[in-house]
Amino acid sequence: MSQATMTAADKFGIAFSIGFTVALIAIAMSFSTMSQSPAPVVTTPPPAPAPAPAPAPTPAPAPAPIEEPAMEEETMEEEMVMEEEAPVMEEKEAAPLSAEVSIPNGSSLPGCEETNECYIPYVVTVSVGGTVTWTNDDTAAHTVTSGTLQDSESVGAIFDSSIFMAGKTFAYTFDEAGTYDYFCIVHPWMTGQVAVE
Ligand SMILES: [Cu+2]
Repeated sequence: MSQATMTAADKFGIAFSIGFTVALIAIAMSFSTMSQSPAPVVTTPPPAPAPAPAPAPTPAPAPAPIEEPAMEEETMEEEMVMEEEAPVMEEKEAAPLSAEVSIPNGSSLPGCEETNECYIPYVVTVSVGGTVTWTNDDTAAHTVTSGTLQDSESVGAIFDSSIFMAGKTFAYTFDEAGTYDYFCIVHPWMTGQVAVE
C-alpha cells in the first residue's frame, strides 16, 4: 500500500495524533503555568534601618576676635605698675666731713640770739669724724666753748677755743655722734649747736 493510497482512516488517525499531542502540550504548559501561578512569597527583607540621620553639621564657631593688642597693653600696664611699685631708694644725703660756721659782725651786742644768728648757722651738722671750723667775722673777740652756762660742769668739757680775735678761726673734729651745745664766754647770749651724725 502506498502513501498515495492512504485511507481516510489513516489521515484521520494522523490528524488526531497531531491534535492530541498539541492538546497535551497545551495542557502541560497550562499546568506548568498554573503551578507557577502562585506568586512565590517574596519575603521582603525588613527595611534596612534608616541610616541614623547624620548629625547636623554644627556651624564652626566664629573665630574669636584677636585680642593680642589688648594683651600687649595689659602687659605694658603691668610693667608700668611694676616700675611704679619699684621701691624708691631714698638716699639720705650723708652729713659732710667738714662744715663752716661764721661769727657775724655785731654778735658782740645782744639781739642776735633773738633770731639764732649769733653763730651762723645756728645748728651745724657734720658726720662722725667731721671737722667744724668757726671764723670770727666780727670786730670783737669771741670764744667757742662747749656746754651751757646753766651747767657749769659742762663748760669747756669737750672743746674750748678760748678768746680768738677778729679774722681768726677755730676748728674742732668730732669723733662721736651726738648734739653738742656751745656758747661764747664773753657774750653768753651767743649760743649754737653742733650735730654729729
Ligand atoms: Cu662773743
